[in-house]
Amino acid sequence: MTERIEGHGGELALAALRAYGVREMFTLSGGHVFPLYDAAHKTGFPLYDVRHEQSAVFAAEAVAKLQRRPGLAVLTAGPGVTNGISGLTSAYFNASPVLVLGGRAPQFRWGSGSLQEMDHLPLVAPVTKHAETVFSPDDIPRAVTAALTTALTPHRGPVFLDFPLEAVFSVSDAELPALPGIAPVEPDHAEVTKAAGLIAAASRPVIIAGSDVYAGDAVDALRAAAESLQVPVFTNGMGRGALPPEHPLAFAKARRVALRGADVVVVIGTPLDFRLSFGDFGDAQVVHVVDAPSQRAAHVQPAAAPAGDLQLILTALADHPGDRADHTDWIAELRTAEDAAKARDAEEMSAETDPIRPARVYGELRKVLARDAITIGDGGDFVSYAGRYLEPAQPGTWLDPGPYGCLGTGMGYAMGARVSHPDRQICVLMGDGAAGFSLMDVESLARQKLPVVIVVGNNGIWGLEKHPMRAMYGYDVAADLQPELRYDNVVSALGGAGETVAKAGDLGPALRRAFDSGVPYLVNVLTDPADAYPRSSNLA
Ligand SMILES: Cc1ncc(C[n+]2csc(CCOP(=O)(O)OP(=O)(O)O)c2C)c(N)n1
Ligand SMILES: [Mg+2]
Repeated sequence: MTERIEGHGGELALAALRAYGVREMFTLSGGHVFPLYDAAHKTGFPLYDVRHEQSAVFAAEAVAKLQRRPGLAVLTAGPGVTNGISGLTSAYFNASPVLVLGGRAPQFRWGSGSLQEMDHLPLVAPVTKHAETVFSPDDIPRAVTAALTTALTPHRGPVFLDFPLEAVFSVSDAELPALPGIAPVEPDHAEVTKAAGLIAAASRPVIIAGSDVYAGDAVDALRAAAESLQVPVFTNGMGRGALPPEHPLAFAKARRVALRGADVVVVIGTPLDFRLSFGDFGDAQVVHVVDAPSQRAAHVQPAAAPAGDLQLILTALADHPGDRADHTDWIAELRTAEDAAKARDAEEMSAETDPIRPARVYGELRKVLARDAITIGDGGDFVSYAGRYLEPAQPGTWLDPGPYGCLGTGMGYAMGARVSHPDRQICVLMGDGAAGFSLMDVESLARQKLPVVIVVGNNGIWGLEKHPMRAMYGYDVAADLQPELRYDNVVSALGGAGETVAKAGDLGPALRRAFDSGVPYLVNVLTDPADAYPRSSNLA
């Protein structure tokens, strides 16, 4: 059933956005997009504003990632849109259903040199699933609905629309299209059966599950498949927490042992990229399970590569009728390695060193974080340690920047997380270098009463670059920051609060004060600059 609506372009857009379940916009002001604000203001639609457009897009991406629904950023023409491009690109790499609506100089005098007159499409087209200029207000509801459908269709990703000034300011009436509904992509059954047979016959299989498992709401199906076939599960990205850490098939630390010993590696809902040694697991056969045929790797030839709805595929794996090899010894071997690594980690997490080492920060943090706390990583080595020492206990509680590896997601992701989960702990783990990209947006958080805790691992350097450069050249340049800088004072000046911690014993009380404060609160932890995250490759 369709409905006719009347209003200016902003009202027509908002009606279509609401109908599709968009519940808020993130933005930074610009006259080109005033009608969108007018529509929001008149109808009580939540609007959050930021101090740099990248934060608006990152906030929209956090909403999309955490809630599996579209996130919306509204950016003004020209520089507003160009400042959002790293956010769009991150969303593209992460398959996040983000819609960016851009203002645009007037079409009727295009070419005459209007303020901020530039064609955004060639810039955003390579990092979006769809990019379009909507020239007429009565076409806006159709374009918005179609763009959101594209964003939400696996393989998901960001979309972009811009509205020339006269299109968004003028009044028209238009049909509000019915929601199309997104049918699950039916997987190729022969390929699914082949994959199931390989896993069932394997002696030492391993599953690695990534972000699309969470995005595709296939966490329960993953657990069913793992339990039915008795396969150890490792995770990355938004896949983290898919199995609770205490689950007998949940593993995190024994990855190296697992990948060295595995005869079949099943990678689900994540690309065979640098994080997974480009899909090269020695002699092991690879099964790559993806949510759309476009995601099949071109650089490796997996033994099986089922593509389609992940719930359907994983449920079919769980229901595999044939025999399966016994994996009890394999699981026990990995459990021994996992337990040994956990014991080593536990020692590091309680070590009393001066200066503080990052492991201890996470040891203290684990004592104050609730199971449903959202943790966000933005930085280099400090965040690698977070990945190692924090154990997300539930799916949808861990946000990292993903394979694009863009520093600066911190405050935007924090805003999107706070809006998504008003009652949970939100904790940003930030390098001191990373802090420079988005800390000004603490002002946006403080002003709009969006409290979050920020823990800075302050080593006074771009650690993930300084250590490798020294290893490679014997010297380093462009890798130093001011030591012991008071990032907590920055946050206090912007309307939040904070403190600096130099002694390991002071960490616990400081973190508790931070979570109790009810304002953006930065715990500035002075950490050891000599500490380098151990990496097998120097070019991480
Ligand atoms: C936007 C952006 N610029 C540069 C880089 C390259 N880079 C990756 S990690 C890193 C160092 C991060 O330093 P910091 O946040 O202080 O964390 P640390 O490694 O010191 O713990 C840099 C510069 C990047 N990933 N993204
Ligand atoms: Mg640093």
